[in-house]
Formats: sequence, structure tokens, C-alpha cells
Amino acid sequence: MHRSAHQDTFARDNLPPLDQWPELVFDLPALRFPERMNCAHELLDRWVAQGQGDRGCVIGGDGRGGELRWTYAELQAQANRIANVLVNEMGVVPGNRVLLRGANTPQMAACWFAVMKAGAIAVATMPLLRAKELGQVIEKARISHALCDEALAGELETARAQCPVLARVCLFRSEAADGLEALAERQSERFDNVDTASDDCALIAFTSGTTGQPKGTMHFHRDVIAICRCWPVHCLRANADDVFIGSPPLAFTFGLGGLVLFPLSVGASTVLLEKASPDVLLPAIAKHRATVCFTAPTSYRAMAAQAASHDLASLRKCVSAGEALPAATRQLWKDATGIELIDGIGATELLHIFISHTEETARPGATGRPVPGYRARVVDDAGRDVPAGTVGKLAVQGPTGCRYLADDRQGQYVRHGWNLTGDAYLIDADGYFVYQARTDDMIISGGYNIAGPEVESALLAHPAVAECAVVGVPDEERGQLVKAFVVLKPGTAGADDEAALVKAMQDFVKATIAPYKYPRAIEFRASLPRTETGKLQRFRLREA
Ligand code: 3UK
Repeated sequence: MHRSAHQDTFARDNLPPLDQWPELVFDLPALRFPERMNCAHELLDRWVAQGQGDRGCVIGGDGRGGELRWTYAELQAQANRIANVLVNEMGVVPGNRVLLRGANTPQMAACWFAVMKAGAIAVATMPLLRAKELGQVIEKARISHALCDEALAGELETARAQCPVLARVCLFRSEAADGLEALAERQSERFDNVDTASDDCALIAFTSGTTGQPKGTMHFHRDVIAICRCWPVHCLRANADDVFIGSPPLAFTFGLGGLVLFPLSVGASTVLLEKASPDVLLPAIAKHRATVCFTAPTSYRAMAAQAASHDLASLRKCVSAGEALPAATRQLWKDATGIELIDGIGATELLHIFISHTEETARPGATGRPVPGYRARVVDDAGRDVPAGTVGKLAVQGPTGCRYLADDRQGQYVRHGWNLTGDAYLIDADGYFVYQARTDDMIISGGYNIAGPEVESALLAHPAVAECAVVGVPDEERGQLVKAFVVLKPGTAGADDEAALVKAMQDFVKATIAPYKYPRAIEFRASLPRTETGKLQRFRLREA
């Protein structure tokens, strides 16, 4: 490791032992990193230094119902002022952890860059987290400072009462005399970035995992740049004229990459929306003439149904991640907009997407092939490659990889130097990786292995199905029974005769995939339980 710029050595002290790290591979010329590197320079300051400071950079709400539009120079000035507040007013020293809490806004992005510039470590948290969960994160990452959107201050104040380690909180998007805007106003718009080592920790991202204590994943300055040089360059292929937009929170690395890092890495602009449900995202795409969209499969499905009433002609690239993309959803979006979705599997542990494809190489039902810079295999329990067409565990290596902050579960995610994502996959005859299920979501019924998402894909093609989830529920005779939870489209004909609808859906599935996979039980629901990152919470349906 290189000489750290961190005075507070907590992050380095709590990395997993080296022999538990995944093997890191830097196989592309673009992945040879210098010893010193601050990612804020690469993504933000560099453009201003190159005379591009007047280019549009970030657009979003100002917190008072108006709109902010910052150029690269303006975002830099704001980030510099906030970095000065962190250092001069709040006493942040390099290596301190700074909690960031807010909806997606320009000011939230400025705070993130300020933390990078100050050589501190950003811990962005999901807006919906409650005091109890915030407290776990604060304790686990020993967070001493926080920048928090005033609108979300309540839960943080409650958490703080239980967490003496959190010494200083400053509220942003605030009119208060001691609010961040007032403090930043008094600071210089110049700041000399802390000269971090490329392997100094830049962020700790907590997993959106649904069970147990949250896990913090540690990523370095060079990791932030590494992800910008892999998937965006080889799969997304955006450019400086693009306008990015989308829904994932910046606290979710899918959102951080897609809505901040990737646009800025190519000199493009980005629209940050505080709320980005399908009914908000659609008009926002039209209003901002957005060209690149990031959201989850279910959001594309919902937007496809309403696409005709919006002008989406500006869109040229649409990215789906977070959950498997059903072939039916890919088709719906293509029919509605003419756009072939780019699917990609990413993980918080690997920071971003590692298997994906371009529009030209998209294959319905498959996630794609390893992104240049990454390698992937499908292995059995002993870590040996399984033959093509056989389901096994996905194993990945690349320039980024899993390093849990002081966590025994490191050994579960990293085995023999490979990251095991917890996904069951197969590789088809052409080398495409085909998602099956989360390994713990595979259904074993009557001796058959059944992947819930495959049954979901089949059901989703039924005209009455808006959303669905398929899980295994305990069954005396079969071990597990395939059960579907279905949300009907509004105004479905025949919805009053449930038995007939169930039978029709079962027959529909049997006609599309192997009949033994059909859902023997179907329950209708008004909605399905999801995480803030849009993931289906299958465990909650199994418990029900
Ligand atoms: C699942 C997918 C099938 C898969 C993420 C893009 O989702 C992200 O990170 P998380 O840590 O979850 C990781 C897990 O989510 N998954 C994600 N994408 C897909 N399954 N097809 C997909 N396209 O189980 C994976 O192990 O929340 C996604 C970028 C950054 C991310 N953090």
C-alpha cells in the first residue's frame, strides 16, 4: 500500500487482512494508477483546469421549489467552499468518516466532492433510513461528522442522541445562520485537495442487504476512477453532450456511478431528481431532454405503460440494474421507445457493474458478458468451473472488489480470491451469463431446482400482470411449493373471478416454460415489498 494521507487511520486499520482480499486485476492500460490520486481532481477539477469550466454540469432542485443549474466551475467552487467548511469550521481531518444524508440534489453532489477533496471518507446513507439504522452505520464506521439535508434532519438528530461518536452535524439546503450555505458563503472558493494515495479509502458504502447488521464496503480513490474506465467506456459509451437522469439514490452505488461519477468522467451533465418515481421521471426526461437514463427494471416496466403520453425522443441510452431484467420488460421498453436496454449486474461490494453488454450485443434474458477489466466464472461449491449450461455460483474478479469494514462475513463473499456475489448463474454456449436467482432464493420443489425469476419472466408476459414475485413456500409433499404473488394491472377484466384468473395464469406459464415450474399457488396483492433500491424482498413474501 502507498503512503496514506490519512491522519485518522481507522479505515486502514479496519481493512480485512490482505489474505482475505479478492485478487485484484488491472488488465487494461487505463487501470494503471499512479501512487497519488484524488478522485475529485479526476472527475471535477480536471475539467476546469482544461478550460471546460463553463460546461453545464448538474441540474436539480434548490430546495425552495426552484431549479439550480451549475457549471463544472460552479460545482467545483461549491465543493471547495464546503471542503473549507469541513476543515476550518467542523474540524475534519483526512481519514475521518463524514456521513452524507439527503435526496439526490446538486448540493448533495457538492458535499460528496467536498468530502473527497478534504481526504475524508464519504458514508452516504439512504434517505429513508430511520434513527436505529443510522445509529448502526454511525457506530460501525465510527462517523464523527455529518452533512445532512435539513429536510431529513429529524432521524439523524434522534440517532445522534445515542451516538456520542458523532460530534458535528451541519445541515444543508438550510436558511439557518449556522447552516451549510451560510458557512460556505464565508469560505474561499479555492481549496487544495488533500493529496490522497490512490489506495486511500474514499467511501464506505453500506449494502442494501435486507437481513442482519449492515455491511460496510470500503472503496479507494482509484476504485472510483476504475469503474469509470470499465463499464461506461466499453458498454455505455456516453459522451460530453449527454444529459444523464435517473432514479437510484446517490447513497446506492448504482446511483452514485450512474448519476455523478459517469457523467462527470466524460464531461457530460446530470439531472438529479429528489423523487424519481416513474410518473416523475417520465416528464423530467422530456423537460430536460435527457439522453441517458438509469433506473430499475420495474421502473422501466411502469414507464413503458405511460411512455406514449411523453416526449421521450431525446433518450438514446437506457440502463437497467439492481435486479434481473425480464425479457418481457426489455421488449415492452423497446416497443414503447425503440431503445434496447443496457442491462448490467453490479454490486455494492464491487462498486458497480461487472457483467453487461452494449445495445448491439444485448440478448433477451441474459445479463451479458464480463465487462472489459473484469473476469467472471460460474463455479460449483468447491470452486471448480461448471460446464456450459449448468447452474452454479457467480464468481468475479476485477480492479474493484469486496473489502468489508471489520466484518466476519468477508470470508463468505471472497473465496480463493474470487468475489462470490450470491447469485446463481449459467453460461450459455456463446459465453453469455444468464441470471437464475439469488442462491438463497432458488426454489427446490419436488426434487426440481426452479429459479423464481424465470417463472416471474413468464408471468410478466401475461396481459393482466403489472408486477409479480415468485418464491418457494414450505410444503409437506414437495418440500417447497412455487408460489406467485401478483399485482394486477388496474382495470383487469375478470378480476372478480379469482379462480378463473389463477387458472388462466397457470396455463399461460405452462405454455411458455417447462410445466413443472408453474406456480401452484397464486395470491393477488395490491403491491409487493421492495427495498429503497427497488429490490424485491422475497424473504418477506416467504415469511407471509
Ligand atoms: C442483484 C442483479 C440480476 C444481484 C448495484 C449496479 O444492485 C446493486 O448492488 P447491491 O449491492 O445488490 C447486488 C445484487 O443485486 N443484481 C443487481 N443487478 C442485477 N441481478 N441482474 C442485474 N442486472 O443479486 C447482485 O448480487 O444492492 C447494481 C450498480 C451498482 C450496484 N451497487
